[in-house]
Amino acid sequence: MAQVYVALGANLADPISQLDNACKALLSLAAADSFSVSPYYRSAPMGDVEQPDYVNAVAGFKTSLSPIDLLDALQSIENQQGRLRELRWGPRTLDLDLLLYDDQCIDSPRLVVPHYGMRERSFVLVPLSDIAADLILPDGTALSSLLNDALRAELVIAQTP
Ligand code: ROI
Repeated sequence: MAQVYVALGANLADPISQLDNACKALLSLAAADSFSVSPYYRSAPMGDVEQPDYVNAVAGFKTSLSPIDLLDALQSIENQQGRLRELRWGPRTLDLDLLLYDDQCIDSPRLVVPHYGMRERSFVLVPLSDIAADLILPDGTALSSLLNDALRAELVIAQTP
């Protein structure tokens, strides 16, 4: 079993319901009693494209799926929820990013783990630390050392689990 963390993000078509539905689907990938999810946070869109605010969260669970099988499962959940994404940095109904897969570093054409943007993104670091405060990244960095009050201030809680 691998311990994995997945970032959830949505800013179209009732984002809170999108995240609720995604959590139900993720639960079906998780080993019994291993699933946890952070509060949902509202965050301003990162990037230059004008678009609605996002709702973001992070889920953690144990799974027997390999990294690529997990990626396939995440993409199929995105597609089942009618993922819309016309622009590279544009709005989306649901984004599921594999952040961490145990301590593995993966650099393949389809999958890069740890996720490339996670160290800078408040909407990943804050919810991740809600469910895994003591986490150490594969390169030895403590998650807590990447967090600060300015990053926390970028987010507002939209819903608690
Ligand atoms: N901005 C926020 N706040 N949350 C996201 O999940 C998110 N996802 C993206 C881009 C467009 C980079 N901006 C985001 O893909």
